Amino acid sequence: MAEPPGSTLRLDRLPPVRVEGAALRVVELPLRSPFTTSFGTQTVRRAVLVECRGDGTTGVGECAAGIEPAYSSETVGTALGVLRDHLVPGVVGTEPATVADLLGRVAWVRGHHMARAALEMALLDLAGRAAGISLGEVLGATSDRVAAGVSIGIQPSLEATYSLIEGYLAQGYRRIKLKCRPGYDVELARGVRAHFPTTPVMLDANSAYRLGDAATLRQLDAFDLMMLEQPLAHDDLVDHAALQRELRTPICLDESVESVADARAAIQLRAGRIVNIKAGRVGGLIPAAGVHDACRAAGWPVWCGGMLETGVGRAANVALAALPNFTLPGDTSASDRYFEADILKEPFRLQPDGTLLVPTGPGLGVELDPSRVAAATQHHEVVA
Ligand code: SMG
Ligand code: MG
Repeated sequence: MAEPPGSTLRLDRLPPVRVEGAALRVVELPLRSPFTTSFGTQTVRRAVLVECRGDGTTGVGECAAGIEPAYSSETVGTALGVLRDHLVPGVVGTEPATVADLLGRVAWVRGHHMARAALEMALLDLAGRAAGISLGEVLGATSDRVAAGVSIGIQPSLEATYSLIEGYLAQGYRRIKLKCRPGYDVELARGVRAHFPTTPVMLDANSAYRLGDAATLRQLDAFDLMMLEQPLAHDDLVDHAALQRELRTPICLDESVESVADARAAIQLRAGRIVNIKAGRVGGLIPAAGVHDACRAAGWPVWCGGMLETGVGRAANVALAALPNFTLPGDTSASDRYFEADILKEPFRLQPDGTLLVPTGPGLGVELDPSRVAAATQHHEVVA
């Protein structure tokens, strides 16, 4: 039998770096339209940015956590506190060290994956900039562009949903994800399929159902959906496995996979057939590559999720999505899907072929626009 494919990571290409100082920033950008899921409505993206200074440059990382502990237990507030009190002080120092060594110094911190991932992103950006190597090269990217899907929130009417889908398809998006919840599911899928018979469509429930809803969810099998994302509880695998046995539609796990260990358990239990990988949820880009590798070895396709990131987090998502087993379009939409003005000098644009280009410059490969950052900043503190 052929060896399972191994890790794509090339961390050895990054030189040791010295983190001379660090700061935390909270930015807030209004969303162009409210985003409603089964757990609530968001009108802004508020995000913690970690800034690590050293070797004549600055690395930046974006934290995926949102304002409320609804999608996950982490929030902007918890991330700020853990980064300030525990994570950042662990990596600031006088001697150069590799990114792996720096992260090893804070490996004792349990949980707080999104906070840790933001620090990891800043360190990878810093070391990549210092070495002139792109994040994609370090992660093992094998494509120069990634297929873009779009995630559409719960709308006031089915007609409103259809017209949004038409607009995004006209722009070139390659897959449509629709948020659903009990009572806004089977008719949604039926109506969308009738209007868009061949469009790649999927639903995302954000944990709104229980196993007892299996009979309702089984009706979705009639509509040739690409997948049903996270139907059951955020911390469940066993019931997802039972539900998958009853559904023809593939289940995609999101909230339930917070680590490589979770991914391995999901695969062993057959709790689904696909994983949505978000670096923040699993504690960083390095563990995200590990989830990718575990899924690849098991024959499970993956795709890159989104947390309404600014261009900073988007750059990291797009680099991650360029790994070889990211074979499905991700929630990696262009900047103008979310914001009037991103905080980058050059926003991410949808290409005519329905892709985003993977940045090739050093580190994240994007430049912040200082005036936009200043205008979006609500809070800034020097930590070390
Ligand atoms: O970034 O395009 C995006 C949003 C994608 O639907 C999206 N994310 O469960 O996958 C998900 C949700 C989580 C964020 S809800 C604010
Ligand atoms: Mg999801």
